[in-house]
Amino acid sequence: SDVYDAHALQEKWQARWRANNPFVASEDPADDRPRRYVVDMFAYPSGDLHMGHAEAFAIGDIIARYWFQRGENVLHPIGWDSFGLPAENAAIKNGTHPAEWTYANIETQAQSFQRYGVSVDWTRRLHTSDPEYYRWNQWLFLRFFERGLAYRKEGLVNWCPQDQTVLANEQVVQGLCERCDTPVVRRSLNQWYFKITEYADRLLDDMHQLEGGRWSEDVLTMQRNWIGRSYGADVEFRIEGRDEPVTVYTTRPDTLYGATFFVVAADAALAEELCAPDRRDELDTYREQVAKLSDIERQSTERPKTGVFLGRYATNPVNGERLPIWAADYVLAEYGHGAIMAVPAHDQRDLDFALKFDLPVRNVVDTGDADPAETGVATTGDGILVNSGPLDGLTKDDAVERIIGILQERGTGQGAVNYRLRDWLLSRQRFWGTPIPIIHCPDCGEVPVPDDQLPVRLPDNLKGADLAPKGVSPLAAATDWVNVSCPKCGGDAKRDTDTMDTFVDSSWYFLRYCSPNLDTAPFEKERVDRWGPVDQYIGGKEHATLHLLYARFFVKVLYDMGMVGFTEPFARLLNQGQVINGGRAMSKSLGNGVDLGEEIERYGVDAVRLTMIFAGPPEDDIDWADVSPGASLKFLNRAFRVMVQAGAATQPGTDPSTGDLTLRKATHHALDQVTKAVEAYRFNVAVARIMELVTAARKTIDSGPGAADPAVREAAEVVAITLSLVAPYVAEEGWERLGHTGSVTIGNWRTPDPALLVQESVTCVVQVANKVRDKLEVSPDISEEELQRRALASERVQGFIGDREIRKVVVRPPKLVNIVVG
Ligand code: ANZ
Ligand code: ZN
Repeated sequence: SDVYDAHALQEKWQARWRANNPFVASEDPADDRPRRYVVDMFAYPSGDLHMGHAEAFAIGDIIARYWFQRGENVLHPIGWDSFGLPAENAAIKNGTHPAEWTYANIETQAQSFQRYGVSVDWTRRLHTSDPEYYRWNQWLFLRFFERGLAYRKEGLVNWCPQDQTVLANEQVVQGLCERCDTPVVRRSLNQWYFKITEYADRLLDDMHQLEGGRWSEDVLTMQRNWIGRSYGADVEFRIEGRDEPVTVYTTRPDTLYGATFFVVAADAALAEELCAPDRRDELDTYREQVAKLSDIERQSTERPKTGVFLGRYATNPVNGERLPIWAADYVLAEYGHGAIMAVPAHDQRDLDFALKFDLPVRNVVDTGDADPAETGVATTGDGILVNSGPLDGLTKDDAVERIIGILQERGTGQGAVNYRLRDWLLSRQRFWGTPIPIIHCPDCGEVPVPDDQLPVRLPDNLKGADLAPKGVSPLAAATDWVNVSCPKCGGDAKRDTDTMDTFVDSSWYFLRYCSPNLDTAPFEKERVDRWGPVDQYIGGKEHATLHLLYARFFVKVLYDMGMVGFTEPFARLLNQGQVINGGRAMSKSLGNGVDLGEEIERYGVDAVRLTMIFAGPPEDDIDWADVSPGASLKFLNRAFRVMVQAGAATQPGTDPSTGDLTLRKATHHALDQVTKAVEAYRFNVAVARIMELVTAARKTIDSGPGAADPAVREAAEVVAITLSLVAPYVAEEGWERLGHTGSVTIGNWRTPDPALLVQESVTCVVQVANKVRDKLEVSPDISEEELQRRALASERVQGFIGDREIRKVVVRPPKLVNIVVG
């Protein structure tokens, strides 16, 4: 039929792709085509695909298909991030095993991805919940453990009372659990950590590889702030009645003479230790209050300051002053050394505290601003030191240097670097994740499960209520599984019952895609080094300080282990915008969700994809209320008719050189512009140019030359080739109707003919005294000198100049010359 039937075409071409596998990457080392590696952040299998997936994968698919079109060897894999809480919660509700829900959803999504026509290599499909995959999480964990990069410690952790599990700092958003929005509380637990802090400097310094537009500035800034490197000093304060001094970290050692009190984190062990007996009750009550607050709340400048005087004193190492010691919540136990010197004149938090508790304020930097004690506003700018003994008269920077020198000489301090980044808390008290491959033996301690006993599989006899959150891992109840003999001494021992944060799974999956079925190692180095790093990664910005930071950390560790030959996983990152509706994010409570399946039913895959892409640049949000899939469908109909008519009228290989010149130029111009737009990731612009080309071809068909004109075929073929990036089904069918065999996507891109790109001439106006006096037809790339010469040579122009003097000639090639006369 010559009528565009989106659904019939989808069925037909899906079956073809399944049979012919045009998108399989070649691992042949002798294949010398350029290699390209493009990865979409993998899907989480909750329910079916949604509009967000549709957008991200449409974008990734354009990039992959463009590379396929250029005849390159493209690796475009797909997989599922299939461990995690939603599966477990569904299993509890339905009385089933999480695997049931997970693999059923994966199957649904896989079919939807196939229908959506993404150009992926299905032979490399992976699921992180397969033992064949998570076995390598365990193997990698053990290598990290051997290097001291995985360790267990007792400490205050973020606890979600709803999900009954700990969370990494990165999973606490504004004090709430990232998954369920429950306020997170602090608990002291013995947990596993990855030592990401050891890589803080490299995570910052290697960012130069990602700058210059390769990653968005936003994401880089978020990572920089998250790592939060600052420079300052560690200063030791003696405590009356205590042998050991207490160290504080400060970014402003220059203000040391302005310290008027001393604060320890209320929840730190130090607060308890330093507390005078008569203050203990007050401190205990206060600590209970503090335990309920998140770090964000504690540091909020809005909340009135609270604290308890501990009845003890510290001594300022430079002037011997006695500073009262307070416990307060605005100082965090886990940052710096969990204690500070308070300088109220120059730190707003300290000033708020001083004003509330009537503590002295002493100015030590004259910034020219009004007295903080009067205004309630701390002065934080540059200035000249005052009231500071040997620092008086120095600038801030000089004072910092001088005071660090003095402290070092006296052995009471030194310059220091500090980071906001904490180690990555890795254990979870939940079931549906990778078991931590450690056995706890009363005699041998933490004993690694030997490599040849991996994977430590999840028991499959737990389901439904067995998995309900209890505060300890559900695995603890599986006694057959837990009780083992120690691999070292053979004595009675127990398996670790926590599972790994699922962000471990996503920290290296892009390496596994290179050798997805390997059963002797997580991946093959040679292959990873051939493909890696990922040339183009596509995903949401919400992962800026989670997945994207963790994956960078993993690759650096693997590099140090000699397992990969590069230090950054993703050479380029594109963060797609969100699909919203009516100006708001789609949500159940607003009832403004748009169902992808329904949109596809109505308009077909190609029209939905085209609509997504045409809506704007990929980074921008798409408001589904403002777009028109109906108009996209109409356009696809027009494009299809052009391809069908050209196909019926002429044969492939028809020499276009005798064709209609105007259309030929339009074709080559469109090809040139689409190529540039795709390379600049302006996919919406590319679509606009394809639309113009379809209109131009229609005009030629409907006017004189008709469909048999060879230029029409040339235009229709370029329509099929370029449209294949966005609307692959109609493009495949069009290509076939044009008489070609094989997938249009593979190796058909064309280079525009430069001769057809030159615009013949443009009209240049020549003004004399700001009035248009002549028009010249000139070449669009005419030089300034040549244009001036031709303008002055014009007889008409000369007539208007007459015998007046030429004061100035303004030349703006190719369109304007203005002659100023006296
Ligand atoms: C004295 C001082 C004077 C400070 C001044 C600032 C300004 P960043 O830049 O974020 O690293 N601080 C240190 N440890 C802390 C903790 N555990 N909890 C809360 N605050 C802490 O911040 C470093 C500054 O934050 C340090 O410098 C310290 O206050 C405070 F005019 O020391 B400052
Ligand atoms: Zn043992």
